[in-house]
Amino acid sequence: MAEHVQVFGFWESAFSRRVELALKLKGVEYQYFEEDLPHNKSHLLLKYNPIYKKVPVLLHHGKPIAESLVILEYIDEIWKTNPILPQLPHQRALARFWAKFIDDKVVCAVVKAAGSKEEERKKAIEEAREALEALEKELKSNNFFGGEEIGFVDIVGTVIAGWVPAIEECFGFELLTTNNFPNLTKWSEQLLNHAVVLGAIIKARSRQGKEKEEAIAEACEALKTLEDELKGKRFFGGETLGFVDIVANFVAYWIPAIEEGFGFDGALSSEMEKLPNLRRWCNEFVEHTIVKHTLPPKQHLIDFLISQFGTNVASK
Ligand SMILES: N[C@@H](CCC(=O)N[C@@H](CS)C(=O)NCC(=O)O)C(=O)O
Repeated sequence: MAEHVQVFGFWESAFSRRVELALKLKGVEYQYFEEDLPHNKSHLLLKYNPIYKKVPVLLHHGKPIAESLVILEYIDEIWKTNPILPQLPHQRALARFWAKFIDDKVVCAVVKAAGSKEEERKKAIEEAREALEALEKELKSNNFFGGEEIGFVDIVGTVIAGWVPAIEECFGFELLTTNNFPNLTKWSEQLLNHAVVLGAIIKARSRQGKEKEEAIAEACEALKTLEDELKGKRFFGGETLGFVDIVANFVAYWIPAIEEGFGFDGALSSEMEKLPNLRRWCNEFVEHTIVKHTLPPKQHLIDFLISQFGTNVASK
């Protein structure tokens, strides 16, 4: 790799995806290092970003640069093809302004809304709405903030198009609707359907809409198979707990916790209600004197899952 470009990122980070998107738009090849966030940061990440200790970090010929907005500007300065920032200084300044606005106003308010409740949440949602209104006006009926092509503000704005809807779904509030923001919703659709964006950005951390329904249907199918397998048996292993019972602890204990934590609307639990063998087995399994002591406390498990995957549907 002639240019020797390396990116330290994290799969669900809108910030590191920005850097990958910019490099892809420029056609720059890079080596990607996935960080294990939040608790297992590599010594290289800490070495290259000792101040913030965050992704993304771009390494160009061994020299590190941190902070996504700074990295985007650097990328645009080094690789001239497909400019990201406008050519005229005033327009460049405006693009920088709106990019910073997205991080300072939209991202902060949405994160605040996700992490708060009641009055505080209402206030944060209102703040996010006001910020989106300003962006709606700025965008007008243009295809992109960059005009006809994706530019600096669009790259930064992928956090709105790709992440905000997932956050809305997880935390159960509504922000970016076609009625309220026709320009932004049209822009968001176009952006996410752009071939390079599709390759660089994952739309959401949680499965959404049809994809989520399909995943739930698949899980329901699998539960039916287990139901059949249990026919006429006390445990999968027969009269006593066996190998399959031990492995299936996930079904008996983790699935209900996941449903509670991630808002599958109880789809799997209600499916289990229709499966008498499996339901009886789940109850017997979790109440088994030995099993009981091997299971983590329920609320503890839910809190842990939420801290790992970041949804707090359970506490809605
Ligand atoms: N302002 C930074 C934000 C980067 C950021 O928040 N990165 C998160 C991942 S989304 C991170 O590395 N978190 C690790 C931590 O906070 O310890 C940027 O634009 O690059």
